[in-house]
Amino acid sequence: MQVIVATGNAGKVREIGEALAGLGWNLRPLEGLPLPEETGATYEENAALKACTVALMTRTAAIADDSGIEVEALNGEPGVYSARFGGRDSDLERNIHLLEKLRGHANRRAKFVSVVILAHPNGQVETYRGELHGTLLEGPRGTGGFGYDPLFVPDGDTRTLAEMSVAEKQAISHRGKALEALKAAHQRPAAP
Ligand code: ITT
Repeated sequence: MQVIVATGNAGKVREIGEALAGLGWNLRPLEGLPLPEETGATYEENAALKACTVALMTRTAAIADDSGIEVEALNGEPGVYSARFGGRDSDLERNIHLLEKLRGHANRRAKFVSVVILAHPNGQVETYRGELHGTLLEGPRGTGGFGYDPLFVPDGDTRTLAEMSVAEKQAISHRGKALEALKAAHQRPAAP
């Protein structure tokens, strides 16, 4: 099956590509196609907007992820607005903004949420969701991953997501779980 990976985020392209490698799908990049404005109030709405628009425009199946980080001390912010947090333009500036907002807060708990949608050209839509709970540091560590990864230590580990390989992050992450569920739904049963 040919599937367009409907994201402009290189980190997501890497993680989606690695997670779905075993399915034998022909994963294709967006190649300059514009993504719609994310006007939804939920991850599900925004992921559907991205995947369905691309599937309709190209008459090809399309996969999209909408995700974010929800910080307890900030009442769940930035959530669906994580990519534009504080109007900041880069991952580095958004991380600095988050650290400033959290200064003086003892509660550093947060969770990542990912909703992955596979939209088919016939209008069928498949939705998968994953979450990852953890703690935010007071300064960045690590150079891997993207977004808020250098600040986030998942429960059960002492490293940030940016100190892990793609495969290690994938095994525990919000997006890894959503993609694993998608993969399980599409894997052919082993021959008897
Ligand atoms: P596309 O819409 O083109 O897919 P985007 O980066 O704008 O790319 P979102 O609107 O879903 O994607 O925004 C999600 C933001 O949440 C992302 O830019 C990061 O700042 C953050 N985020 C999501 N998943 C993350 C992860 O696994 N690690 C670190 N930060 C993440």
